[in-house]
Amino acid sequence: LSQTGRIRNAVRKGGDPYYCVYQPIVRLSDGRIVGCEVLARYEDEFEKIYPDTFIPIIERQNLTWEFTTIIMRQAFDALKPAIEADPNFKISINFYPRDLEKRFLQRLSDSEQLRYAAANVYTLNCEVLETGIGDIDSIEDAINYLHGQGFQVSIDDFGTGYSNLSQLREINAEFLKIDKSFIQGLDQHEASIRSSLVPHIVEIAGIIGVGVIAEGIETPEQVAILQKIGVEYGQGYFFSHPIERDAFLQKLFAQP
Ligand code: G
Ligand code: G
Ligand code: NA
Ligand code: MN
Repeated sequence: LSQTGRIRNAVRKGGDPYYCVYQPIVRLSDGRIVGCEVLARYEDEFEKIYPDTFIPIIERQNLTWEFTTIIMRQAFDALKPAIEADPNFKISINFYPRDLEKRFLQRLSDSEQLRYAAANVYTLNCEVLETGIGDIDSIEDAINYLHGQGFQVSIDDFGTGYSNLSQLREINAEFLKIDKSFIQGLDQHEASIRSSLVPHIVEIAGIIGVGVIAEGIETPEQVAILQKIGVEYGQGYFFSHPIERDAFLQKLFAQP
């Protein structure tokens, strides 16, 4: 079977070669893990396939909702201990823009796992690509629906898309995730901060009343700068790569 065929069949059959890795999301002031982003991986008997390959193929095959459901189910099962220990623990799932269509969202409440998640208010944080927002007819309706189910919403890869500011206000998301390309330009030199868009994004976020998560943090200098600018949360290789369930839970429960 071709690679595309294996990627498709695995979704149709309910998942096996797909698994999740978890990247901690931390509070910058003390490094405490407050949640994680769930990232999908694929490995079958032949090879590992990376998301940059399988994510677009799944979209072309119109299997996005089936795939997102597989990932959510795996992540909720794996992270039950984290939610039980801390009801505010945030599980951040990447949604395809198309997942926000009404016909899909309504299925959220049909699924046992998802009802379990919804019962734990604020545990599911749906990441919606900024570049996807423009493609959705009624983004406000979709987000209202998610809020009604008890979910939070983050705008992912913020700064790379073209959402306008008034739309951003109406969307009423809980978090902007600043794209890693903006963080990577930050170093200890004042000039990198002066020319950076990050302080301005943070200011706009403050005006709109939305929280900020910085992605792609790789150095302690970046942590210090982001704290100074007023960014509350972050993730990136400096804290941890995306890791498998056992390693993630070990890290989480090793915290004082
Ligand atoms: O996981 P990185 O580790 O390589 O992810 C690469 C890209 O694939 C990122 O843009 C990420 O958002 C996307 N991605 C990873 N896992 C998922 C997933 O479960 N669903 C969706 N829609 N995108 C994902
Ligand atoms: O598009 P999205 O923001 O969901 O993509 C997350 C991607 O970023 C994943 O591929 C993840 O593995 C990657 N990532 C996570 N932390 C870092 C980091 O510190 N540096 C870089 N370069 N990539 C990161
Ligand atoms: Na994402
Ligand atoms: Mn992200």
